[in-house]
Amino acid sequence: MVTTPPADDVDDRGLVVGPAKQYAAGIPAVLQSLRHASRQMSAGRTLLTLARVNQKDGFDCPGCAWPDPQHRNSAEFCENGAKAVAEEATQRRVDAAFFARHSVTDLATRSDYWLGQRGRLTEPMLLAAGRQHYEPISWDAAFDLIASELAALDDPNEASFYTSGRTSNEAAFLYQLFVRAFGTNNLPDCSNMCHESSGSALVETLGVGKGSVSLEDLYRADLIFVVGQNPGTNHPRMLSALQKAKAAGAAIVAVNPLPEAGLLRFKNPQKASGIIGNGTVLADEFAQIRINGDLALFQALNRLLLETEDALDDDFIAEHTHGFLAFAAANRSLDWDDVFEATGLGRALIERIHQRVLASERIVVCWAMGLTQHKNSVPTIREVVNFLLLRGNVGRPGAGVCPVRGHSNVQGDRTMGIYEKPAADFLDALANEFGFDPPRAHGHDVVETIRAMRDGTVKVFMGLGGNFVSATPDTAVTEAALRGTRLTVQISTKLNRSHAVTGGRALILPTLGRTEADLQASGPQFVTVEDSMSAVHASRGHLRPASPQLRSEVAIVCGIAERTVPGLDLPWTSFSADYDTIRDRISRVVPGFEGFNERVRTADGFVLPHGPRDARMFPTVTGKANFTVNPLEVLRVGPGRLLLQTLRSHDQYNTTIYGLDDRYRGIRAGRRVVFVHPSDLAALDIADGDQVDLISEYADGERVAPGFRVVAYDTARGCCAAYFPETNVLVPLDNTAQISNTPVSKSVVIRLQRSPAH
Ligand SMILES: Nc1nc2c(c(=O)[nH]1)N[C@H]1C(S)=C(S)[C@@H](COP(=O)(O)OP(=O)(O)OC[C@H]3O[C@@H](n4cnc5c(=O)[nH]c(N)nc54)[C@H](O)[C@@H]3O)O[C@H]1N2
Ligand SMILES: Nc1nc2c(c(=O)[nH]1)N[C@H]1C(S)=C(S)[C@@H](COP(=O)(O)OP(=O)(O)OC[C@H]3O[C@@H](n4cnc5c(=O)[nH]c(N)nc54)[C@H](O)[C@@H]3O)O[C@H]1N2
Ligand code: SF4
Ligand SMILES: [Mo]
Repeated sequence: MVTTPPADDVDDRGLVVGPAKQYAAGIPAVLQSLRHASRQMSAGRTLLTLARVNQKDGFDCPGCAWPDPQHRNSAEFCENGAKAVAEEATQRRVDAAFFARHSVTDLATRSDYWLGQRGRLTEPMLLAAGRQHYEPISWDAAFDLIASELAALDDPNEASFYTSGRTSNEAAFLYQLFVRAFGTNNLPDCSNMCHESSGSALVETLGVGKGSVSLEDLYRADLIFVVGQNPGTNHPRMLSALQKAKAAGAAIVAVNPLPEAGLLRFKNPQKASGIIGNGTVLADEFAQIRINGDLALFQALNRLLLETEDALDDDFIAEHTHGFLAFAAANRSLDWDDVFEATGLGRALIERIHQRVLASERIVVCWAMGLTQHKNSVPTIREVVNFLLLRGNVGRPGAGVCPVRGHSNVQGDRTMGIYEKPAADFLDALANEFGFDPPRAHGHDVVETIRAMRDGTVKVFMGLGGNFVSATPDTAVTEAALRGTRLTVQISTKLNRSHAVTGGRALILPTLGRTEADLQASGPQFVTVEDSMSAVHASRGHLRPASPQLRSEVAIVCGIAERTVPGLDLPWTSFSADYDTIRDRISRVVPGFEGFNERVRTADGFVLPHGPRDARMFPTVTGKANFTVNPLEVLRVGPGRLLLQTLRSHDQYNTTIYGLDDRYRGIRAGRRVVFVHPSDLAALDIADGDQVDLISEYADGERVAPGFRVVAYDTARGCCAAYFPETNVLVPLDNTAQISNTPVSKSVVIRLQRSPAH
């Protein structure tokens, strides 16, 4: 299966490769954010907008889920936050005239970059059956159409309702209520492709699928691991927190196949010394690990702890944990040669890290996609928990687990019930509050939704945000699956590929973004979000909406629900008139939200309860924190094969491509690059600058992503890296993580083949 890259006006002919940067941020980052913003908006709008990011009366940065420090600086945003804001506050528009000019067939040949740069959607549009062009439709007619398609299904489970993590708590809560009242738990979300493995591992071992630390804990830690994460690009303000932790005495261990800028050196653009000086060297140890070597690394660290006298917190283990003996016994069979092969690291480095562990009373482990998107991600994260439990590093200041979330409200959406496998308690509370019987059978996650559309058992797809077709694996399979449905509905701020790859009929419902004022019948509304550290706070937009026709996500969900589930007699109109009435309902259904309306109006909002963090209470099956046994299988690839990770460039937000540069990695004006170690290139007889096709090899056949420029790069041996979404074609739908079912997009077995000459 070969997937042809889009042939539009954006191509890689200007691609330039220069040296990778040693440090992140500083003056170039400040300049970049202003330059990017000024391409999208006027100077006045730029200042007005950026002044409100993360301020108490402003909106929550849509960039990522990193928390706000309690004491906010006047410039409390980073380069990539500013880019995310500029993309939303852009003055470019996609209106009815645009759709009259461009057929869907034309749009489907364009790149994600080209589509995203067209700007904001302005009015509801319908692609009628058999037509080539979207045409305007009224909101009422759009809602009626959805209601009639849903009513025509034989079974509610023939529809699937996706959510992306920018959606507010209020919209998410009403959306899951509507979907369950309609009769299904088919609520896949971006989390299924993101931190699902973290949730699965943490619920089993600690009883809560969320991080257990606050920013204060990071500042108090003695040792911080940053594993499988590129904060310089994806959570830039985390670098300020790491810098502060370091100033307070913490040491940092970075575990990554790539020497990511920022982890190694960081210049804080919000401090004069950071702008002028050389910056802080953040990582005290850099473990340049082979892809998927983390389970072996943590097992080795655990082995060393088990062998060291007085290294364990015996009281904590006895009082608060379960399964220690079985875990310790299994660890004895660890083979050091497997560790060296899996990690590519030497014994001396592992021993050095071990000495730092022994010298540290308080340890935090942070991680992101480098740990969650592998076949064995859940066992790997469980092993990280074993590591922390051994020295009692959970549930006390300065210590704990820190899965760093991606989308700015992905954690909140899950708290609000966006989940295909809801807990019985949650459904009981819903039933109590709203007087209906929610479905109990588990629904489809992302991968299961694609399979069900492919097999014809899901016929209607709705997306509350996101870009399903570009974010999911196995692009060719997913596109065919979506095209086989009767109706696709996208509730979106900006044009993307999911509007071009559609079912028999398709609707685009344009919505307000975070930055925009949300005026409803009772007056201006605010929404709420939850960050990566379980803090809930308000977000208020101030800008004039991109078009007078836009509706809020809440209003759209209410409009659909009112017509789709009239039997459930709920005040949908009052919900959308006054969001306080939604929050009142949430406060009665979701634990931790008591007094929601009052508490969210306090200056910093509030932090949700977390048993392990607050009181060493572990709501697991055993009632204790669970040690687990995680068999190590070294991921071996055949001769001439490499392990590919698909990752983000500095100039993208998932499938939204801001620009074609990846400044810190030395790439300009192009995205079809593959980073490979020079020695691997030599062994493959391929040179830096060669054009190659990437070919993934799985039992169900080969997949080809053609035309990548080879870049000799300092990555771990046997590994390579390239950007998503271009490489999603290489990830087989059925290659998913055990337990969490997350697509394996960080360890894809590929070979490089010289591209045929053009
Ligand atoms: N500017 C910007 N910000 C973002 C996003 C964005 O696209 N752009 N996306 C948001 C979202 S939704 C998310 S989930 C986060 C993602 O944040 P990250 O997880 O930082 O994103 P990736 O680019 O996927 O980077 C994965 C990192 O893990 C490393 N890695 C890969 N495989 C392995 C491995 O096997 N072991 C180890 N130890 N490391 C490995 C890679 O080298 C890379 O540094 O960022 C959020 N923030
Ligand atoms: N190969 C590979 N694939 C991956 C990953 C990877 O590392 N490698 N990462 C995965 C991860 S971690 C994630 S989270 C997913 C991301 O998957 P998604 O969340 O589905 O994708 P995004 O690109 O974030 O969605 C962007 C679109 O959201 C819409 N949007 C933006 N803001 C708003 C808003 O406020 N409201 C509404 N309604 N719509 C809005 C815009 O129309 C925009 O085009 O991708 C996954 N896919
Ligand atoms: S770190 Fe994330 S939330 Fe904070 S300003 Fe940057 S992009 Fe926005
Ligand atoms: Mo994510």
